[in-house]
Amino acid sequence: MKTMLGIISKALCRVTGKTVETQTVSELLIDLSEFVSVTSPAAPASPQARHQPPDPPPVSTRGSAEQLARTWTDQLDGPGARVVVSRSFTDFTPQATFDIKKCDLHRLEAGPPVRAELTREQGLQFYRTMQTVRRMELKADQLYKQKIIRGFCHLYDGQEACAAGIEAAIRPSDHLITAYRAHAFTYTRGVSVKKILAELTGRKGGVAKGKGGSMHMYAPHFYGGNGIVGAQVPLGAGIALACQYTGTDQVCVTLYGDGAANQGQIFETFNMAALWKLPVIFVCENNQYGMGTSVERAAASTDYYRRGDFIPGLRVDGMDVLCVREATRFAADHCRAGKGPILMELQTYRYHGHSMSDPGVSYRTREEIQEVRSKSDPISMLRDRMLGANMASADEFKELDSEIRKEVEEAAQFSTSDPEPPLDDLCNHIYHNDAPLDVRGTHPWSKLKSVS
Ligand SMILES: Cc1ncc(C[n+]2csc(CCOP(=O)(O)OP(=O)(O)O)c2C)c(N)n1
Ligand SMILES: [Mg+2]
Repeated sequence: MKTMLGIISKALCRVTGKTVETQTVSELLIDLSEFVSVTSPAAPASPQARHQPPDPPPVSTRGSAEQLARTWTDQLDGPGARVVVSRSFTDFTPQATFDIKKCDLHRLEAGPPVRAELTREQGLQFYRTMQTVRRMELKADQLYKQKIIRGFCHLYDGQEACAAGIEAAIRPSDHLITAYRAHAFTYTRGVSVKKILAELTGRKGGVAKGKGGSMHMYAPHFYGGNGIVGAQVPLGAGIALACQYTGTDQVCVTLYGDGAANQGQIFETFNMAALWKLPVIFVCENNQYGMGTSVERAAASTDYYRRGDFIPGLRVDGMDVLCVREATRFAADHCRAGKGPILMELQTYRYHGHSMSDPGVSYRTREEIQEVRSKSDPISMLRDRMLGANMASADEFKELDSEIRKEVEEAAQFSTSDPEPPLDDLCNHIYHNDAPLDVRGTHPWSKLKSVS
């Protein structure tokens, strides 16, 4: 395998002019797959960016197999649609139940179920969401290496099941706040790949008008994108306090990392949230490292789900989208029932280094990364499950992959051709809805007007 990769990498280097020594095996694989998309002809514009696959007809109201196959293919763009015609929906299992890993519990008598139902439609949606995030992050990696994206950039590949599973279990009107590894949640909260990539390249069409960058993206009910480690946790409790105060039954999902979990402000927040029974789901995304420090080296207790002490907790397989969905549903029900906060530790893994300036292999081995990729990759796991239960065909997944690749490629083209924001816009949008205000420039006597 190693020799094969060596041969392929040398060939690739000849074409791309890159050096092979600096690359990890996973980076090489990323580069290989990305190279294919970079050199392929530009994709035709699709009518609109879609986050979810077209809905197949409901199982209970099926027409003839031929009619159904036509309905499905009519909704798909591209050549792969033809492949599906050979099989109809009646060939597929519309719904299946899967055994999932039992959660470890803290201060809870019962936990989430150990079996999860999945419909074919949901499975295809999860696949699309996770694969879109994966391709978007790999594209960001490529744009960064081409020096088109500059500055901070923290990628989420490997952790996709966390974002997809959480989003599937909460309502769009619930709130969510996270740290700087924020691209995936920006997407699941409804922002298009195009606006995310354009934000990363600092262009006018970006979700924060090109002025936020990787760590500062927002959407309705999504509060970013926060660069100060742990600082979003008290903010999340504040959002939950607002939900309680205004009498809604919304919850606030408040995410932080294993590194942030050792900070003082987290424990102050736990105290207030428990005391006031705030509807907050604290989520510790334990991806095993805080920058280059492993959890064992940083934490006196790596049982993050127990570290809320008086707050009930769950330890969840964060690589399995179904486990995450079930646990989040359980946690949201807990909050909506007025029982106060709950803590979920999602055990996950990041494939990339901490940020784009970290190659990610000086504090862990390449074999470790490869092992996670081959044994518990969230996307492969879902795909294999669905194929094993005859819920979809390999051709369908291929078709989805090529659709996603096109969407990401188009978004990348936009993000490299859209203009940068004009200089006049520099100080605008500081406040959401304030009247024009004066902002001091680089020296006290230069005043700039900020409009909302
Ligand atoms: C208050 C503060 N201290 C230190 C840093 C530098 N820093 C940035 S990310 C990071 C590690 C955080 O790791 P973790 O919480 O596990 O999140 P992950 O990167 O793994 O998603 C540190 C120490 C910071 N941004 N803010
Ligand atoms: Mg971490």
